[in-house]
Amino acid sequence: MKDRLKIGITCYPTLGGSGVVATELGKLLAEQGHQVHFITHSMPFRLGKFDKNIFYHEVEVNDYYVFKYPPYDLSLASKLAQVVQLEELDLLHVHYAIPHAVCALLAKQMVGDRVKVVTTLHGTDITVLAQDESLSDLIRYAINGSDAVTAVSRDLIQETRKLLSIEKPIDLAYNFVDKRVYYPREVTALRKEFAHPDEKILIHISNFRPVKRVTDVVEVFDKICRDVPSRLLFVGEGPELSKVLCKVKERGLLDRVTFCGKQDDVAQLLSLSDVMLLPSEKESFGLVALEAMACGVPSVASNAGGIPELITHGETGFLADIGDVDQMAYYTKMLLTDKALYEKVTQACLHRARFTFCNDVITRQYEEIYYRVLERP
Ligand code: GMT
Repeated sequence: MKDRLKIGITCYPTLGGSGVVATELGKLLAEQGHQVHFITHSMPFRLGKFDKNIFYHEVEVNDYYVFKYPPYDLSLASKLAQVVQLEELDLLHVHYAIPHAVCALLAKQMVGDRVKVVTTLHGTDITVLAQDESLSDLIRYAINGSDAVTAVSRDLIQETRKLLSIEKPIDLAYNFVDKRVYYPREVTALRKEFAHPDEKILIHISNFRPVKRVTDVVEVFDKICRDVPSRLLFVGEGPELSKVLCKVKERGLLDRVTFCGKQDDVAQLLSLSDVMLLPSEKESFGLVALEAMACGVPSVASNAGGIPELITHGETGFLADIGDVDQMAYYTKMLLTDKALYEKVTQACLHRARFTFCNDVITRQYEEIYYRVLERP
């Protein structure tokens, strides 16, 4: 049997897919007997129940009045170094290059190189931040200095190479879902609260950032509900929310749309939906489409970034060009009205989520990377 490891995990604990993936991975590693230490500014929101192998170390930031910007990055680096020494960690697995990978490298230097650093790139840390000249050299430094780097799709690996001229090998480790949490739930009673039996339900879940093109969701829905009796659920919050609300009102759709706000147990909401809409401008993976897939709900999405690695057009969902709301509406209507097609796509979704992107497969992949960098074959 392989050694049980002591692993420090840093992520953005309160928002986004990267925090979800990091937290879920930590929980699964703890189940495998590894000791997992979350080192973050607040408790990761998906941490859930007590586990004897999971520890949480809060990063406290000094906000002395001379600081215009409280130095979170330095406090994190210092905390990482402290926890590595105190808990004798074998490695730090940091999610999102900025600032986490840089802080981990600093911590590594502080403790005299006795810890390994694994960095996972999630998307916007490259596709948005690496385009910023004030950060690009630092991101390249963080990637080159890490003992291993992983990315959540082939597309993100290519983007990283292209934008930062990186030659170092980058491991592919796709996002995953815990099949014990994401499966088609029995939600007959809950569904009645959102729609009449003859109506279909569309869903969109995101952080409502411009990159998600949430107003396209309204455009698509507007086209669909003219022909197919349907409802739309919006889950999440973010800067574009008021713009989306305005568009919903402008199109006279308010009585057919529910804004659910941020929700923790999305598996239930997904299970009562028929189709997920994900028209993003950029998406390195699209975790939410995988969560939908695992609940048996196909997505109609944009053909952007890593999405085609998750969704095979015509098999496990449908893809259209970014901004092509007519094509997205066409595919959605097809799914909602052709029972045989819907059943075939749903079954393919369940199979793909369970066998290709399942927790066991991806957790094992990360463990192999850890043993490799620690030279413990
Ligand atoms: O989607 C976001 O904007 C949040 C962001 C994050 O860092 O949490 O998501 C990125 O990481 C997710 C988990 O790996 C991926 O599934 C998302 O596709 C990716 N978002 C983008 O690339 C825009």
